[in-house]
Amino acid sequence: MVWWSPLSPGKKAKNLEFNESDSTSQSIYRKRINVEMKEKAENLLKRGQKCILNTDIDGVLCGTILQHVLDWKVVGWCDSKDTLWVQSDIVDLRDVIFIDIFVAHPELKCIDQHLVALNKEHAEILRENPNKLNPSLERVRYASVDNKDPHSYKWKYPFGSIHFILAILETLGHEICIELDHKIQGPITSLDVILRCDDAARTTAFRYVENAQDWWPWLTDLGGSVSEQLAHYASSTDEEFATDCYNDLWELFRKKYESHTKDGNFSKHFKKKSGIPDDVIASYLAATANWIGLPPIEMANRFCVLTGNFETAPSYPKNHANVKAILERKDLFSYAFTYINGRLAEKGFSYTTWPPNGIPSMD
Ligand SMILES: [Mn+2]
Repeated sequence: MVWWSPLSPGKKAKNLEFNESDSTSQSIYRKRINVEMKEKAENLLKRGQKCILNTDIDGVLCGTILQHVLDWKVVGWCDSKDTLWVQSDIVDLRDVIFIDIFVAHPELKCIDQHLVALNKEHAEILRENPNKLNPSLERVRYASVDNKDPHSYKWKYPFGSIHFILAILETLGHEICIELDHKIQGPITSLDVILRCDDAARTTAFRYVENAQDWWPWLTDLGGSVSEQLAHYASSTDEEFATDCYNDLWELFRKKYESHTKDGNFSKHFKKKSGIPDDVIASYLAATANWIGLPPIEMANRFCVLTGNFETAPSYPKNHANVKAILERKDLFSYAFTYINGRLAEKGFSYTTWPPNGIPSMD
């Protein structure tokens, strides 16, 4: 096997023939991407697959929908830092699909939404890998700080994995029977919870309007009526309401489900329980599923707890040679560029290593 070297010319990626910023070629470009992406999606989104989910609200909703629509089995969880919870009957993680977590090993499968490419060549190589499905890769976004470059960080996919997965399921012809207008608290409905994932509502209403307005049509071109409703609702939400939802849901996640982060992550609580899901986690999974009118994720009684090494590095251009060296490490399990501008860029590249080969194993 030729080891995956993300930046080496070993596997030559196809060059993009169209300049996406040119509006006349944009629709041809989109169609071409969509045909290639659909093939990839058909292979990954087969019925009855096993998956490992991110422990935040995005991961939970993705798992609930995939379990219902495609009869997927949730066999584990990942906190996107150093901890994995895996059912003891899973022997090889190459048999599962990671949801809302990017995994580096070329043979590991994932569907996520993070910015993971260092430069254009890297993005194209990753996009050619049939095991990686990620909108920022499909549209070749990478860690450039040049805002004039239409493929730079500023123009990365700005929503959650759930919004992408819903559009992909719709493009594959699956009917998505989820409740969008279920009342949760005050004026907050299930639509607001879905748009809470990765802060999509605030992104659309006022934080990154221009980028959101570029990505919603891409998702609705791909998807069907659910994607249309999400795009329409998000685009008509104002700053005040989006902010109220953000704060109220954060409080609900924190007070009722002991989440330690704004995005409804239950990993800290799960860690305390040493891999044994308790009533708090069960009620979180039950409530979120009930909000969208689906049965909750079926959980094993206990999970094996696996621990890797989580670290951060500066993501700014001056440090890209070091980042490239990390990307070429054989023990790299997962990573993402989380910030590349300002003070936060000091720790803007986060990554997890897992010796010896980047594939966590039970022994
Ligand atoms: Mn997430």
